[in-house]
Amino acid sequence: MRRLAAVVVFLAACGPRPDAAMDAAADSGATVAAAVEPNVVHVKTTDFAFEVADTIPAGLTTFHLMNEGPDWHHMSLFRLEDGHTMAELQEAIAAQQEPTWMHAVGGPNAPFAGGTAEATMNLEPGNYVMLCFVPTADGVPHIAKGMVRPLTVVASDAPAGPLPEADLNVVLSDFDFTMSEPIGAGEQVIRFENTGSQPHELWFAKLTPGTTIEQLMAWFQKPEGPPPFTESGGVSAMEVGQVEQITHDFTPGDYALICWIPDDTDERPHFMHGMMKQITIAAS
Ligand SMILES: [Cu+2]
Repeated sequence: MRRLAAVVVFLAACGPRPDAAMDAAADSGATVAAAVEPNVVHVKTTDFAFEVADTIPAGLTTFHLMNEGPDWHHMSLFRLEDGHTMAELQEAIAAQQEPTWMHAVGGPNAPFAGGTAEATMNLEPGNYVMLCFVPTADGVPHIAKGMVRPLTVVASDAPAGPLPEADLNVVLSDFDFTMSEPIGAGEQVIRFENTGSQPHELWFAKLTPGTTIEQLMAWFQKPEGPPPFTESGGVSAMEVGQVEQITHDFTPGDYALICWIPDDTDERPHFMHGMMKQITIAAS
């Protein structure tokens, strides 16, 4: 958290900047005006399990996902309203229902095996569940392989707080990714907001040189040979109104940005509605 440390030092040296702090607090939905150090929660993913604490404190939280693979895995976190439980959710999933009491709050999206991904958000107390929707090569989502894990968030004195300062903002909408400025090379803090009418995610993949996003999608249709990308990450499904950010160290090159979430109306993944984009990250 080098960047947050820098912000804290800046605030200590210069005194509080009420306007900036209030803006940030308004963005995150929090009311605390001072910079808060996020609580870091480590999540290890394997084929096919999450390893993570059972109970964590509420407040500003960074999920640091380490994917030990060999498959790709993400942590897609859902808050279960009004004390609903994972057992109830599993019954609903078995009945192919999506309960109105589950809320997609995001989380780190799938890095390569051996890679990491990090997402920071404010968590309120309650029951949560982490799921992995990534499919196996034969199309079975990892939730059906056991990647369903409860997480209890308990009230604590650890304050919610403004998200650390971001380098750029990305708006997720129906059906686009809109960047406030181009993503730069090096460590970037990217703030995401969903202004659409249904949940969206951003999964990015660094394309091997000469590969296009169309070729990447063709490979996913028929995965023959090595994957045509070399690193990946992003933010998992976020529902409307959710705000959070990721930190990633980008190397220059061509990247694909994709939303895989099935549409509320026709169930076709959002990339088929146009939610895919190829971008170039230039050397700085
Ligand atoms: Cu989407």
